[in-house]
Amino acid sequence: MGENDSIGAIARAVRDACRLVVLTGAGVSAESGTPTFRDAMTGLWASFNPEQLATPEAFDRDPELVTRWYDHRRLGCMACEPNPGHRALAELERRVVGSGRSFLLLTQNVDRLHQRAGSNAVVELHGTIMVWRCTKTGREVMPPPTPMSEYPTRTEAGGLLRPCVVWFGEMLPESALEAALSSLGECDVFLSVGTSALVQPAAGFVFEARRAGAVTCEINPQDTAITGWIDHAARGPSGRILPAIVEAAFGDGAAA
Ligand code: BJW
Repeated sequence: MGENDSIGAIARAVRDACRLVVLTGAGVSAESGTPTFRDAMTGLWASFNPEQLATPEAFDRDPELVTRWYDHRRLGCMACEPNPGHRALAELERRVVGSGRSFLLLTQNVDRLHQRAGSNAVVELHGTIMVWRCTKTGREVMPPPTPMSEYPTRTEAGGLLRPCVVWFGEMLPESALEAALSSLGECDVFLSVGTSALVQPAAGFVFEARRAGAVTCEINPQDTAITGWIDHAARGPSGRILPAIVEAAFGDGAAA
């Protein structure tokens, strides 16, 4: 199937969807300039394995390093702007909801770029880097301006500040997981964008969607761990493919 055929097939699926669920990962933000999670190993933190930094054990072992890493990434996210892929998903939500149907965006991203692009129905599966909390009281706070003046940062209660993100071995926020599973159990179209689908539980969402009888679609420059369970795949960057899909589905310069 050529690229135009895949775009056409996905456009028809989202245009006709009654209950659309979209799952996004780091790839959707790549064209905004934020490195994907695993590509981050080629960046400034090349000497560290991100998977070893994104754990509670790493924070216990070296809170200074982990706090610096997340503060540095927070600065990077704040300096980025949503790209055409984020904006196309926000437009897709407006079109679907505007015609009385349901739409939910499940994101593994912590950068808040979907919300800044205008998406409203967003579930943050892995939390957000923009809010931090005290390890002693659990109280969530807006973190001090970045760069922080000390690493790690102590709260007035004597705890350490950590980002409200979900690390390996931690449970996802209960409300986020419940919202995700309930929407997947009812969806008729599932669209996975810019995720390698290697990290659970999001990697298994395609199976929940298929169990519900949904048409499954994927946008990614490469095959992923779930490609074998995808009905329609468009291979390319989401900043180009998503606007083309929204335009093909709704026309009239919808994704402009
Ligand atoms: C483009 C593009 C462009 C490029 N356009 N696309 C053994 C077996 C099975 C499971 C486990 C296991 N041992 C432990 C587990 C559970 C574990 C897990 O899944 N581990 C796997 C690594 C095996 N999961 C957990 O621990 C989760 N909690 C949990 O399950 O609780 C219960 C439990 C606990 C303990 C044991 C068992 C059960 C929590 C997972 C939390 C993940 N957190 C992170 C860090 C968040 C904070 C931060 O940002 O630092 O979330 S890890 C990291 O991976 C981050 C991402 O959200 C997540 C997913 O990555 P993503 O988004 O897919 O990015 P990439 O980089 O992998 O892929 C990018 C894609 O974009 C690629 O495909 C590119 O091709 C594509 N791309 N440019 C479109 N322009």
